[in-house]
Amino acid sequence: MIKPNKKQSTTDCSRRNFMLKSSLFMGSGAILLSSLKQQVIAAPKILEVPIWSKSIGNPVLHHSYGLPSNFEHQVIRRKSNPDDAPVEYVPSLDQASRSFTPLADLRGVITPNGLFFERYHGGYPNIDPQKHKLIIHGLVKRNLEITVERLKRYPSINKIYFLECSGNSYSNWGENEGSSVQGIHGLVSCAQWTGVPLSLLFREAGIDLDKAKYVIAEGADAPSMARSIAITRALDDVFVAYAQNGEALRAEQGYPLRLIVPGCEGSINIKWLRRLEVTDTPLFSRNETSKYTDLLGNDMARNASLIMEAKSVIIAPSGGQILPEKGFYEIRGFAWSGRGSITAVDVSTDGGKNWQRANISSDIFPKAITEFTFPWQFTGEKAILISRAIDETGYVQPYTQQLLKSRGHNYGYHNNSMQAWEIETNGRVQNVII
Ligand SMILES: Nc1nc2c(c(=O)[nH]1)N[C@H]1C(S)=C(S)[C@@H](COP(=O)(O)O)O[C@H]1N2
Ligand SMILES: [Mo]
Repeated sequence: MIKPNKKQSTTDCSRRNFMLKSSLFMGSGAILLSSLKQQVIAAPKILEVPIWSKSIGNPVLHHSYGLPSNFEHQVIRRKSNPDDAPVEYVPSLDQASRSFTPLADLRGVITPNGLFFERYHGGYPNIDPQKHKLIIHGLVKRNLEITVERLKRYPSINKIYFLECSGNSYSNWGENEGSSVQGIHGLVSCAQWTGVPLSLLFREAGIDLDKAKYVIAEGADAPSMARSIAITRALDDVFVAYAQNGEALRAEQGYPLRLIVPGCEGSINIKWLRRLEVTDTPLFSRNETSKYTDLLGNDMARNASLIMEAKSVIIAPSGGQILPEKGFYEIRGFAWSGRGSITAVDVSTDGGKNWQRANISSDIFPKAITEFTFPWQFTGEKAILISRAIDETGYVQPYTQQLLKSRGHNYGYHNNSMQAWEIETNGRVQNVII
């Protein structure tokens, strides 16, 4: 019996080479050998067996919950611009905080749960789903107290929707503070949510349709984040979600229950949802008066500006990246609209002088991220890449200057203007505002 030689696997390659060489020596003359030897060494270079193929792989026992390859360790949520905070992710969970999705590294329309952006007004509560209940009360015939376990037995839906904080792209309001697509636009993500439509829950509760005008949704976190939603919208496509991309909601995203208000600003998608109150007036809570109301230039305010208008952003190439060489690049980006489906995306590579239609490279779902691509050659000359989204209502994404003109400089939220990336002659990609 031949005993396995432990060393064999690691020295296999050199051993094979040695045997090859010796067999050549045995059968051939020295002159022939030297030319053959060259061939033997030159030809198999591309077929060389990589180091990781030469021994048994890592044990797979510890993967009860899988993680990305350790070579992807740079693909993480960040608190702000990667330039400011290179690698670490340090969420201050006990206070108002946020983290940005690494848009430049994403592919397709779904944001992996571990990379979904976060926004907290007061940290997150660690809720025991056995003890949590959703309360429905107010202008209803029957008050309901629904456990998480019971809610999961209701007829459910699965829907792909984007979620965007209305403060997303805030740093780009004419001031050019950010530099990477993650740091500027990373407060948007997209997931497939599973849950129960409010229309179904309200049918069970029996709402008073003559009097009911609003639903107040309140979270179980310490700030009791609460928002009012018009009853017509609530009965349309709003639902209570308990799952996200095939698994329970992440604690960060509102475990065990959150409200999904498709196409509307992030803050109305109440996380850790504990209460829905049917009322005849809005709540006028802090987060719909002092915050999340948009001050205009003419002393007026835009109240309840809920819908996230059509927007797109090129994620590759994008700010902070360096194109390694001249040649072909696929421009790639994301587009979404709170009013429905993206119907087209245009791309300009000369700062907006000429526009061409981009390819749509994903499925198109209403109120979800859609991916687009555009073939492009980097010739070594300066270029300015811009994308603009067009949605099913015919709305065209505006320039920043256009938005600033109509809204004034007090404005901060809802910046859906076009992002321009300047490619310098050395391949460096910079944020420019046009
Ligand atoms: N209860 C509660 N719900 C909340 C918040 C919060 O702090 N508390 N933040 C809101 C804001 S401002 C946004 S943008 C989204 C962020 O959702 P995410 O953290 O799942 O990305 O949740 C909203 N819902
Ligand atoms: Mo937000």
